[in-house]
Amino acid sequence: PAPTETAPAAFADGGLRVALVSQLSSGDYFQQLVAGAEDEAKALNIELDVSSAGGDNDKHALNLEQAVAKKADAIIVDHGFAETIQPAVKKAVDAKIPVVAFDVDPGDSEVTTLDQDDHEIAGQALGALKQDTGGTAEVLYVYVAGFEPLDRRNETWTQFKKDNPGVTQTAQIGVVNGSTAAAVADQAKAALQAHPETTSVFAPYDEFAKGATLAINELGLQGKVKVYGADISTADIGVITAPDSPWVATSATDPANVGRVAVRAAALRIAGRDLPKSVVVPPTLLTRDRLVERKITNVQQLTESFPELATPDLARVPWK
Ligand code: SR1
Repeated sequence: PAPTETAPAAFADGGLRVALVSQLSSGDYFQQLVAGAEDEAKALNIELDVSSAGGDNDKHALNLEQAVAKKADAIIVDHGFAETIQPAVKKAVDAKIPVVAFDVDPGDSEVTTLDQDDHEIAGQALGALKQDTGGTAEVLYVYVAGFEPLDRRNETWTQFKKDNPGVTQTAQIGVVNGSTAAAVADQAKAALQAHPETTSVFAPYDEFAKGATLAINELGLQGKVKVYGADISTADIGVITAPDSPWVATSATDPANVGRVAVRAAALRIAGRDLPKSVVVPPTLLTRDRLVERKITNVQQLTESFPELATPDLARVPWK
């Protein structure tokens, strides 16, 4: 949509600084998130100061403290854990710095929260699993507790098992570190060997799904075990659409779009404009069949083919 206002002076003049303080950086999801945030910051004449803690919670808290000390005009904090970020978030709020928290509980009602619809992400992937299996499945589950999006997806999985007595969990694995996919692949291999009855893997994070896919391929189980995941990237599309890939469905947003929404939300907060307390980005179910049918090989083609992955009306900035 065309702009309906001229930019406020602070944006037109330049010099606004927004800190994007991430806990995680490795993996496709986080690279796309930052790329989208950088694009939107440029479009809004904002300088984006990106820091990543590489999974180190103390460093995450420290980076957040530094953004407060440097008097950023707004802070976007993502992932990590409530207990490590909340003290510094409180300092930012006390210093009247607007904060947007993505995928982490800020513990303060002054903060704008941004999330993907995680219950829907899990619901869509599990809906595909149910449709493919007729509701009878032996499922290897990949999960790490403590990350807000994974905890919400876990709530849906817990309810799904109650609602579908034909679905049994054979084992639970999971790790998040600098090489999540490789670590999950090792765990998945062992779990699949220990539980040969497994027919499906529920792996609601693309690094988990990539790891599970690798394990299934290495064990030659492609015809028998299918993967239901979350997230999407160009690399993921390559894995999903590869011949005989067991990764048959993923529920995803476009992470670059989420990065853009985060920066727009920060811009609106800087300008003192109205913004819902909670901004939620809806996901889209992407099945292997649909990706292959539409000959999609990268995220650019994906976003053209699934225009609902763009959400320009979420945190719309009227001067952009
Ligand atoms: C470790 S948390 C990983 C998740 O964060 C984002 O919500 C992505 O969707 C990813 O699955």
